[in-house]
Amino acid sequence: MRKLIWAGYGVLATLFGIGLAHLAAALTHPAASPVLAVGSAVIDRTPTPMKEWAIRTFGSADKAVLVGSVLAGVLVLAAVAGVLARRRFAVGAGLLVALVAIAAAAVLTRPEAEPLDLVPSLVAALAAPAALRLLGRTHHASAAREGGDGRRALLLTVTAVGAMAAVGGLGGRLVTRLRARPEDVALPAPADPAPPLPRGLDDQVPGITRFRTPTADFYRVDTRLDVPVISADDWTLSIDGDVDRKVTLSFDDLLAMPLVERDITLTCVSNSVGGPYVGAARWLGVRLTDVLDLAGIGSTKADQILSTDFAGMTISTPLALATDGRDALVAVGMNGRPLPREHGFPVRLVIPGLYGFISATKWLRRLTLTTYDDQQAYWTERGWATDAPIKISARIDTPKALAELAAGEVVVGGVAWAQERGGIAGVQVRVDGGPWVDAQLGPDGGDDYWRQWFHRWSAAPGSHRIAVRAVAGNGEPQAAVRAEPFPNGASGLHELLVRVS
Ligand SMILES: Nc1nc2c(c(=O)[nH]1)N[C@H]1C(S)=C(S)[C@@H](COP(=O)(O)O)O[C@H]1N2
Ligand SMILES: [Mo]
Repeated sequence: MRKLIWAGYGVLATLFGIGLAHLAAALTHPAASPVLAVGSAVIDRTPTPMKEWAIRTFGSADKAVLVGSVLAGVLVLAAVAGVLARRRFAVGAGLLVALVAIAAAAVLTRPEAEPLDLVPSLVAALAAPAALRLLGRTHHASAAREGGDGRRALLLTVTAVGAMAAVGGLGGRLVTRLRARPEDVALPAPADPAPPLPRGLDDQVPGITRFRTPTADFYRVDTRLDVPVISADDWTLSIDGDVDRKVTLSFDDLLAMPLVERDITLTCVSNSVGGPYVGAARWLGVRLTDVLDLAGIGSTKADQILSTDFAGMTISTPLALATDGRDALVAVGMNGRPLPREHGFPVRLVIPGLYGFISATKWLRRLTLTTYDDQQAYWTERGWATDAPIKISARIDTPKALAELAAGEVVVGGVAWAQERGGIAGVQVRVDGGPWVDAQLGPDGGDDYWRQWFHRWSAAPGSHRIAVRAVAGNGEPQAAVRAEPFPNGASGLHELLVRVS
């Protein structure tokens, strides 16, 4: 029992240290929060197969699960520190300081680390042992005193430490959020607007994916644990490497350039056949080639654009593909508003036809013209392909796999995409290995946009297998051969079973 109480002191003291460190990070450099740094360090050192497994198993909660596990591990050690401190304070406090030292090492080994980033760790290294000392002293004092007075003092101390931990944590969040708000940014109108998006099949086919993905429902895939908070005021973009002259742009410089608006479907290489990591939005931005031209492409040696995000994470794009005339954008807007923080505020890349991991850098800070031999990006180092065009794909949204349906007419429907291949020219549906039948296509939102489709099927009682396949506008059929997402995207037909009675 007594051990349990001291374990509690250890945990409380640690939460106190974490809370104050979080506040200190918010006031100095939010990206340098020790908790996040430890989590990111763990993510970076996790082998690719395990990461894939985490994404498959936990979906978009993968990072919450990871932060939760790291935090749980820290708190177990914190409890041990509390128990140790009961006999010898120095030993318990030493363990807490060792924990903070690990966090500080994680903070300092980030590529963009600055000396100032040590402040939150220093705060934690002082605050956690101090709280443990206070709790321990009050505990001993209360044990020495008769009656309820001592217990009351102890309870008061515990409550005060807990409250300050919470105030630190929540205060940190609040400060960070107020520092950079996308809604404070006003975007100019596009010089080259997109035509109005036709009305999709949203209302006609129940259960079909909406023609334009609402921003709040847009999939999110990145290596970050937090939602980065970056202010447009201190944002800059440097263009360097093999260029004629190094250029640095401010956010206002970028907005002063001609803006184009395009409807583009983004796809993640980790999306499995029939999976959810694909979304369609209206993007606003400056042409990537306009930005590169400011610096001038130097010698003809460069074959990749290495883009770097605000935290030093890198993504590489084949230079030849990014500059072949497609609508590659240095984007500032999504669906008529500034980018949300989750999707890269203030600036990201959007390049149609290439999977996001080689094209869609969020929280963009730097474009470097270089070669694949000289510099490797984050996913290249982990064995993923460097040349990864989005594969033609069709997905069945309705009915759902294993649905129980009533016999009669069933509307089968979904979306299909074939970016930079002339869009979708046709979609076909097959039931129980029978003939392929043409589905009806929804309106055309452009070659880089997905297309909705549906097929009216007269379902007879029994168990049925429904499959779908697409053909691109350039005549290329969807590949039926099964492939896993690693290393250059999944392929194979989406197929599902339903029961009709
Ligand atoms: N800075 C940064 N940008 C990134 C990533 C990342 O991990 N970090 N992930 C990429 C991947 S894998 C994809 S699929 C797209 C997803 O963009 P979204 O989250 O806006 O849908 O962002 C890309 N841009
Ligand atoms: Mo991705």
